[in-house]
Amino acid sequence: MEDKTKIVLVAIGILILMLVVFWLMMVMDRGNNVATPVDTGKTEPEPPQETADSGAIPPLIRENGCGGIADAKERLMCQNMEAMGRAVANSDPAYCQQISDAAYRDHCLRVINQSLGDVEGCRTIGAKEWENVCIMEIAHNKADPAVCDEIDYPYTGKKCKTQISADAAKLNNDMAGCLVLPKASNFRNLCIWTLASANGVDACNTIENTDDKNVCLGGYYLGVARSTSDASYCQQIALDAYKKTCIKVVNAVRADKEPYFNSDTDNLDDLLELSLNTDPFSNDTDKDGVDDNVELYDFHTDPLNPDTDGDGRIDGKELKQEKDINVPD
Ligand SMILES: [Ca+2]
Ligand SMILES: [Ca+2]
Ligand SMILES: [Ca+2]
Ligand SMILES: [Ca+2]
Repeated sequence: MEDKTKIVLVAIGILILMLVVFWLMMVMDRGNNVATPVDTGKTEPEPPQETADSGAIPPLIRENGCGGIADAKERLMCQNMEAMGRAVANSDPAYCQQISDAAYRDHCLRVINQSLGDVEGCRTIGAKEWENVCIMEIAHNKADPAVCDEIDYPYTGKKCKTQISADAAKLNNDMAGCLVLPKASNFRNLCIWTLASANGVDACNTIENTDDKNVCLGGYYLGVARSTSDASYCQQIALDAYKKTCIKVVNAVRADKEPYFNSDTDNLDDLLELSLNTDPFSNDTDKDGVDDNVELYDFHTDPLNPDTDGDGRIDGKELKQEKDINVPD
């Protein structure tokens, strides 16, 4: 197949994926349950749950327009989807501005500007959170850490650079490259686990630091236990949180259930917490008075450091005083 044909096929695939995601967001809104932005290193919103009445995927651009739809809400949804469809078909974010719902408009602006690699376009996104994700994705696609400097939140900016370094470490099978990544980002552990799953325990045994080696072995054996549904692999794990999670995961897989749990009360999935080095069994890992998820998604502070900006006052106290805890006083 010629390169040109491949590029066209890939582009069509991406467009279809974007349209399906957008449609799912629309469906979810029927239950007034709009996804809130999350910044987990994953760049997509949490996958929305499909409702029973969602039906088949409607065409985004209707032949007869949306005017004939009697129900006002359905009509608006049709118009919003049509604008999204035209934005994608023309690679033109101007169509996004016709979308009345702020969350869908932001989603439209994000996917179009991300694919265009347009940082200034990302700045037209209303929610800062998604603006940052948009720029982060451009930096990631270009593998250019300089683009990360365009992100306003220092903590997210660091995460952006971490993602690019993690990609390079994985590509080069470079465990040392994984280990220099900051601990409070899921890219570090995912990088370690990826190399362990590709190279087995030998990859973990190259690590000198005992904690890091145990994280590596924990991720490795958890992966093997999950894929073989064999809990005996969990017994090889030294770290308690990994071992407990491993057993839960195997039990879920055996019961034909998705292995996602939130064992504490911080709304973060246990496996995500292992990847973030936060404690799946404590809602406030660094004991600074702010829950892990609130630090990660609301305040963009470090859930592993009680004093993110290093000014001597713990994050919880600063938040109460409504200070900007990303910036030292
Ligand atoms: Ca949790
Ligand atoms: Ca936790
Ligand atoms: Ca905390
Ligand atoms: Ca903290």
